[in-house]
Amino acid sequence: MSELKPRWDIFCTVVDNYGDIGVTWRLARQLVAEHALPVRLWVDDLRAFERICPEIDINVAQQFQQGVEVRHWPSEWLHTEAADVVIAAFACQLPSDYMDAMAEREKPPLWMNLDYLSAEDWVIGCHGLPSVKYKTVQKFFFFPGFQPGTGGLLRERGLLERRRQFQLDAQAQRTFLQGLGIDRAEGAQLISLFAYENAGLASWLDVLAADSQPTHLLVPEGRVLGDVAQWLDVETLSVGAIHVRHSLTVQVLPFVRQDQYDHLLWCCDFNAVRGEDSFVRAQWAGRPMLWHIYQQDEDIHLDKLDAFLALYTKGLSPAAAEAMNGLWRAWSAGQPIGEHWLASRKHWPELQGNAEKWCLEQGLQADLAAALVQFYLNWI
Ligand code: TRH
Repeated sequence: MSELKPRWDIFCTVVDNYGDIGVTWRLARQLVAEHALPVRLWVDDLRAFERICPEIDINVAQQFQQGVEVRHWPSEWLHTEAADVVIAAFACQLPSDYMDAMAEREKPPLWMNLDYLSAEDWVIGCHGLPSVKYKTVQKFFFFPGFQPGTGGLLRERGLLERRRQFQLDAQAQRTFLQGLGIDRAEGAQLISLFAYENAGLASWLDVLAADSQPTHLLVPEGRVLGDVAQWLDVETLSVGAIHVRHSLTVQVLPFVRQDQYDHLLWCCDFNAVRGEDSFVRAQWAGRPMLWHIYQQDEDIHLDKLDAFLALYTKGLSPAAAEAMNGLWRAWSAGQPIGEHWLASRKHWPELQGNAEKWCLEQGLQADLAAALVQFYLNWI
């Protein structure tokens, strides 16, 4: 790697689940693959990392994965030279020794906080603003987002073309699904379900089971499985389990590597996703979707949900927009969604068209990795 290339350090603390590592791992890979930058990714929880990237060796302090130098962020920090660009993901607190190392540099690094994704308007005004200062080192806010004036979304080069080709290739999809042990029944709609615990799930499964059209529901192992098991009236559900209730086939999938998960989303007619990273990836799939937003104190997540819905449903007819709003709000509130699902089904072609249109519109924005690199270039 050329000495002239700025070195990047990305810091990730895994708060819970997989979104923190999911976002930073994608970003680190993209900076290496598309911008040929030397990147170190500091992660405090390699076990969470291993779930989305099984090659991770959880026992080593330093390893290279797909060109990224992965460092275990130790509880006892060892003195390390600071990089030229430092990203604290999701406001994580950097080791104090590292902060001193930043300040000791002749030219202080560009220090950024990569924030959580939100569609709220205030994000545009705050993106790129200076935040706190540590000695000589200024921190900046970097906000991902959906609108011009934000940092955009993570999107690898050629992603939408690859997705489109894959969706046009029925054999490639069959082979991929078979690799996961999925044999899609003739005429069945394929739905993926990645969600937190949700009391509203039973009402949806009731409606799917009673539907005249068959549904094949794919559930990666995780937090929602308890609700699925309860509805099926089985004690436990493990990977590979398949249960049929009238028109509904439920299949439990293993948690797959991140790239495979993307392909799974591309195969499905409808994707229920959650958090932040799977939410974005479902948008790139260009198919109708349902978002289980991550709950925050004082229900501030509801403002985020409404802000996104306002943008996403903008081009829909009032009836289709109402159906979508109803479905998404009820789902994130853990309320029954059966009736909302049926209402949404009445507008299916319109919702499909909107999903693709939204994806293409978002694809016109600069992607988040390119925007970060540009921010750095403007800063120097
Ligand atoms: O796991 P999440 O709920 O993550 C987060 C965290 O809770 C985080 O603290 C919070 O800040 C954030 O949500 C809003 O959902 P998310 O963001 O979708 O991350 C899941 C990651 O797991 C994503 O990168 C996709 C990946 N994944 C796989 O790689 N394989 C799989 O089989 C599945 C289901 C997901």
